[in-house]
Amino acid sequence: MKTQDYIRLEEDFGAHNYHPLDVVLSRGEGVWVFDVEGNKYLDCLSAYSAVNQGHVHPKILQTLIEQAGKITLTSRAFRNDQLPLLYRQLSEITGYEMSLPMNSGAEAVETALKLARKWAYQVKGVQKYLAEIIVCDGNFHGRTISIVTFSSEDLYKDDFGPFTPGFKSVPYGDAAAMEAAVTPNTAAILVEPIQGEGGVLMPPDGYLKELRQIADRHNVLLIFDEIQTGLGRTGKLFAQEHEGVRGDMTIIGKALSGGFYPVSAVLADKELMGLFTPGEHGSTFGGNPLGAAIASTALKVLVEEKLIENSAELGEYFIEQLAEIPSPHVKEVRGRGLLIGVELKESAGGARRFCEALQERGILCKETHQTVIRFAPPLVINKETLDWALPHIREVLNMA
Ligand code: IF1
Repeated sequence: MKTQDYIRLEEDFGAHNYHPLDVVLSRGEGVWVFDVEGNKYLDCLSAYSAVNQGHVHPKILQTLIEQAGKITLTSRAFRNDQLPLLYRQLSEITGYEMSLPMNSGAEAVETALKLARKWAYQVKGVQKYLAEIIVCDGNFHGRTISIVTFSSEDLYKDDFGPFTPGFKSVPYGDAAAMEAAVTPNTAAILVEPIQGEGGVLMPPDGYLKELRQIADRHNVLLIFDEIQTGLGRTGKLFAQEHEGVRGDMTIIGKALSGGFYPVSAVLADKELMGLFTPGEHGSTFGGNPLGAAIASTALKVLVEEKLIENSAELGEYFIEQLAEIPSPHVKEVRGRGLLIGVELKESAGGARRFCEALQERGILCKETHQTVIRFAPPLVINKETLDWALPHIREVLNMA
């Protein structure tokens, strides 16, 4: 079958909940992906930062194969020999005392919201059910009804009401607005250290530190959604570390499995995580031995192959080189590590056509919020590959 044949099947039999580029991928290896016609592409999206370790990393693949042949799912009615090892490894690597494993990022966000509300009632003494959680305009935390309740993107929420009460949204980056929104019923602040979907939006320097101080001043939990920015993407294990801040909860997902399997988790210390009692929360696949084994190897790869350091070093280089490209279309180049956004001027006519032109040259990118081209290659990328890509990017950024 050819590209168009696959596209037709998708059109005929699949829900049209995406508008993907017309490229049908069949193989991935490191930073490269290949379509059904044999064309080779540099993946500059990394499945939205889920394949930080590169496509089909051999060590993670080996773990998947070995564990899949042993046992894949026990449910949490019983224990398994992989999850305890992942718990310990997550604590050692992240510094949080405990973790709660889920599957999708949205499920981990929902878990954090539930824990924050429980903490408000049981510890802070907020009257049931008056707990409030404050988020930021331009956020993306997932697609469940409670999460899209606090999205500021109509496309994600318009047709899906009625919505879940107990959420407020304030401008991203505005610490004063955040503090003004806090009330005695505030349980938590939920924020992305860098807004990925929002267009790789960087908050002002010191914003995360100010949020930490506000949370401490008002006895409010600070929750960082690091599902996209975490696990090396911005040149640190967590993006919050760039400001030396530590959330009361940190949410991870995506690259936690290196793109092999949905694995997410909420990280917290015992005083907070200990509020969950048996049977209160969970999921069929959450903490399954296959996902746990895969996540364990994915984390080992991140550390042993120094992918966090590589992200910092090559991210700095990539941003510097992109910023030097003279282009009539570019408004701003921004980002940290290998999470980079090139914002185009309104006059450029939208980022999609530039992504399509990059596709023609063997580079796969995804626009976000119409005017931003996101560059987020796997963290295994090397300078030679970036130097191959840059002339192509330079030409595309200068097309008519
Ligand atoms: C889609 C966006 C990115 C996330 C953060 C939670 C989640 C995500 C910071 C939920 C997921 C994915 C979802 C995917 C596209 C992609 C995305 F464009 F939607 F917003 F990356 F920016 N927090 N982001 O980025 O995790 O439940 O998906 O595992 O839904 O189209 P999930």
